[in-house]
Amino acid sequence: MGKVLTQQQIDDYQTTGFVSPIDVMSEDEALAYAQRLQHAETQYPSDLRGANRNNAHLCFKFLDELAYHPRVLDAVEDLIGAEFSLWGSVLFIKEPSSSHFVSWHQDATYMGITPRHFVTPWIALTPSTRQTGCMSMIPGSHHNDIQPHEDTYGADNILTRGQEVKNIDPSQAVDLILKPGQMSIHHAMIVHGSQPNLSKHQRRIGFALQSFMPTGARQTIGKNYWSPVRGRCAQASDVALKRPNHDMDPTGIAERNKANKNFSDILYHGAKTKRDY
Ligand SMILES: O=C(O)CCC(=O)C(=O)O
Repeated sequence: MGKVLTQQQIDDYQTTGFVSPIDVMSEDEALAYAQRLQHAETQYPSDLRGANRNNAHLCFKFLDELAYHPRVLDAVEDLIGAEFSLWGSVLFIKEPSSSHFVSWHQDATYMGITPRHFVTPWIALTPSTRQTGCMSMIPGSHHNDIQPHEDTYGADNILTRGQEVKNIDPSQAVDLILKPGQMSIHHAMIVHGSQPNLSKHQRRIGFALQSFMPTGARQTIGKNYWSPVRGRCAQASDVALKRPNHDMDPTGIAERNKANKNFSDILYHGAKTKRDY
C-alpha cells in the first residue's frame, strides 16, 4: 500500500504502464481551477496560447498549486520513490467541435532523458470522455523500446512534431475516462494518443505534469532545468527553477521563458522544422 495508491494499482501500473482514475480533488474544486484558467486566458491571452501552454506553472500561481498538489506528489512517490523533480508542464486543451488530436506516441522519444522511467500525471479540469477526446493507452507497450516515430507536422496534431508511431491496433487501446478533479498517471514509454473533441460546447482541459523525474534521471540534450519537488536535485549542474509568488510574477515570466526556450531546443533537437508550440 502506498500513500495514495493501493498495492494493486502499483502492481497494475508495472504491468500496463498507467494507473487511472485517481481522485485528486472534488469536481467543484477542479471546475474552479478551470474557471481560473479561463479568467487568466482572458486577462493574458498570449501567455496561455501556443508555446506558452508549456510550463505555465512557472508564472501562474494556480497552476503551480496543481503541480505541487500533495495528492499528486504522493501518488508519484508511490510509483517512482521519494526523491523527484518536475521537468515541465503542458496544458492540453481541446476546444469543442475542433479537429485537434494527439497521434500515437511515446513521451520519452524526444525528451533527452535517461533512464526513461519517469511518469506524467494528467489532471482533468473538465470532463475527459470519449466524446471530448480523452487519452487512450496501449497497455503493456511501455515494456518495448522506443518505436520509430514519423514526424508528420500534421496541422491538427497538437504534438510538437506531430510525431506518430504507425501500425498501432486501436482495438487494443484503453480509454482513460476522467471526471474533473481526477487524474491518470502514465509511464514515459507507453504508446498513447487521443481523438478530437466532438462535443458541441465542452472544452477538454488536461494539465499534464510532464514529467516527474526520479533523482537518477539525466538530461542528455539541452540544459538541465528542473523544478525541485521532493528530495535533492539529481546532478550538481542542475539549475533549479523558481516558483511564482503570484500570477504573471516577472520572475516567473523570466523562468518560463528560459524553460520554454530550453524545451524547444530539446524537443526539436535535430528536427527540420520548428512550430510555435
Ligand atoms: O491531452 C492529450 O490528449 C494527450 C496528452 C499526452 O500525450 C500526454 O500527456 O503525454
